[in-house]
Amino acid sequence: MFIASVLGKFTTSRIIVYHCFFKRKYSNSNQIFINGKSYEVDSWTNVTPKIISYIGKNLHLQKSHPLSLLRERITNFFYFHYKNNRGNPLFSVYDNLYPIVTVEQNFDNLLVPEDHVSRNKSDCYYLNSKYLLRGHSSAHENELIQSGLDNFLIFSDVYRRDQIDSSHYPVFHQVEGVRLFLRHELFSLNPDAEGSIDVFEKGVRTETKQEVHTYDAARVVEYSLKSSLTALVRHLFGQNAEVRWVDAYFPFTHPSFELEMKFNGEWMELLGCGVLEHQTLVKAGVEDKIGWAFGIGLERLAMILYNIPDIRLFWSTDPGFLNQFNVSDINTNVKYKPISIYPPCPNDISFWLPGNADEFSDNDFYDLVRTVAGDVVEQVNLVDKFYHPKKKLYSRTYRIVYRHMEKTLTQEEVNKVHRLVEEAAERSLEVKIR
Ligand code: FA5
Ligand code: MG
Repeated sequence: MFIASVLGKFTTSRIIVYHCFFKRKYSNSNQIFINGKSYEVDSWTNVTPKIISYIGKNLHLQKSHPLSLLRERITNFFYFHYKNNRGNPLFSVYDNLYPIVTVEQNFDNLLVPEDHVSRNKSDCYYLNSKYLLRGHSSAHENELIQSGLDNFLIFSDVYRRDQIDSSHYPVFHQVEGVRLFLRHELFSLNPDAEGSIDVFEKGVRTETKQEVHTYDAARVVEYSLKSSLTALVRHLFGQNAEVRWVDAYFPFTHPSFELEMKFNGEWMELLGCGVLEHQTLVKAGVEDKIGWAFGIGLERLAMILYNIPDIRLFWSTDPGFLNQFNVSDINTNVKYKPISIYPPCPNDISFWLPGNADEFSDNDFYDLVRTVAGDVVEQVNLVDKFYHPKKKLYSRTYRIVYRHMEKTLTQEEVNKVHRLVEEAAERSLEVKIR
């Protein structure tokens, strides 16, 4: 989300069209009702009824679901490895925080700049200009730190407008971990330092530390963070797991890193993490601590751990999928066996854009495909784009790969859905099918 680069702007006319599309599907009023609370529809509203229907599904809390097994295994790892001096678990766990958050929670508290791409309508599901479906579990860091917690985990569903393929889905799950240290707690991790580490200084920001932190304190926190996460990955995948650290950027951590793991011969990003920006702690009323945070995609871990080839399978209600995870020991090394593989049906869609190319966002189209066609869509890829100088029009061609998880689709069924996608694109995005 934070590395997303496509800046999709809505023209005024498209806001209205999208807005109407939304209202027509929803209700005739200017309000959206969710769990007894109403939200005023405004020009920021882009959440679809389909997306709202995921609220409360909480796959990570469903008995015997692979995401739930993973939640238990990660929780056990932290309970077992981190204890306070009374022998009780150090980390507390939050797994049912409400997914509708404010712009302040999702961005401002985390120092995300006003003009940062991750705030765009093309990247998030907004209820209106004030509220959105959380785009990451970091949205809850501030409130939990403010309530006095130093060590906690958050398991939650998160919502993002994103590309469509086997490892991206608009609703997925993350586990967030936060650990804060007072000066003496940092020393106790590193007895060799003999009390010589200062945590704070008035210094300069470098690649490895913030201006307020000493070099030594920043390195000890970075070491604590990386060793905890490496231990977790080895706990889940075994000692031979092939991993690597990559430098990264997040507005609320510095330095920041990503951890990647080899999966089917390719490096797959598992998580983002870093040393918390001191200012995020100050915003939560904490001035005397330093700490780390991480955010892991649970589906990514589960796909590698259980050999699950496609992210849509997590939403399957087919007993052929779910029963494979009905194990008495959560540490059982389940390897998912595909029930059978049904053939893919690729169909192309080509259209002229209503205006300039930079006013069109791929995510608008991806979202529309999802809303109209749902889970029979396996992938959508941009395969061609060009400008027609005589017509003065921009063209886009996308290949939509249809594939049902549980049966073979007939060409007739595919054509019907494809036609609906074309109609919806003409109506809501004002494109002209070629
Ligand atoms: C974040 O969401 C940050 N909040 C992570 C973080 C937390 C950084 C605390 C620093 C401190 P990112 O957008 O990279 O970062 O997502 C984190 C992880 O979620 C990714 O590494 C990946 O495992 C997973 N992920 C991201 N997008 C998707 C998606 N569309 N589908 C499935 N998993 C995803
Ligand atoms: Mg990332």
